[in-house]
Amino acid sequence: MSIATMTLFHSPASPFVRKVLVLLHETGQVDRVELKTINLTPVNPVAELNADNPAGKIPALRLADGSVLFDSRVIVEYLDQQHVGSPLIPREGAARWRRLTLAALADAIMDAAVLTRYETFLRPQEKRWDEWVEAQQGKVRRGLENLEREHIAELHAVFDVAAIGVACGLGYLDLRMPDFGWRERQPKLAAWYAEVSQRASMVATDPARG
Ligand SMILES: N[C@@H](CCC(=O)N[C@@H](CS)C(=O)NCC(=O)O)C(=O)O
Repeated sequence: MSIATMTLFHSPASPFVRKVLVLLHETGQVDRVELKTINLTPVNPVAELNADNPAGKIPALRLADGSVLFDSRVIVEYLDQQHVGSPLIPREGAARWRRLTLAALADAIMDAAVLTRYETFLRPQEKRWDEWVEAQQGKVRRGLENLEREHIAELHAVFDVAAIGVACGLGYLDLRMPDFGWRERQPKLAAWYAEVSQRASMVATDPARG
């Protein structure tokens, strides 16, 4: 019998959804959430999702009482307060702001990569704007350079909200921008990612598994 009391609007390719799923695995809460798979793009919205999240974006999490949480940052914070293990978001102090800022950098990389995908895949060819794509990819490049230069030790320290975000962002680059070549430019990040990709939570949520 299912013990799921929450519903997650989901797509296996979304790095933002994957963050939530990885956190669910890492905190032993996977069985509490039923997945509702949604096929959407910004120009192909889903009415049921729009009713719950006016932004029409995933992830969105419907709770047992019918209320809905979004976006991924709010959902991971909520879920991190629903288990008894070590928190994956420090509750207070300097560590909290440092890890949340690193998680925000991971989100920024994902945002720029998702927008690149929309521009290069969704937008009709004759309307594509190369400079805009280049600018988004510049954000990804600068983010990865910053991680390589300043954050490798912090990433190795603990697989928490920040590390989960970075890992899901890198997974999305491999999925949607396989020729981006980030491993050659960021070898320390690549070594860290090779290690964390082996975690059960990452394997179970690998979008390449379908
Ligand atoms: N800031 C949001 C970003 C979520 C997001 O961009 N999700 C994409 C899928 S990866 C989406 O729903 N896109 C549909 C749209 O933009 O209309 C979060 O952290 O949840």
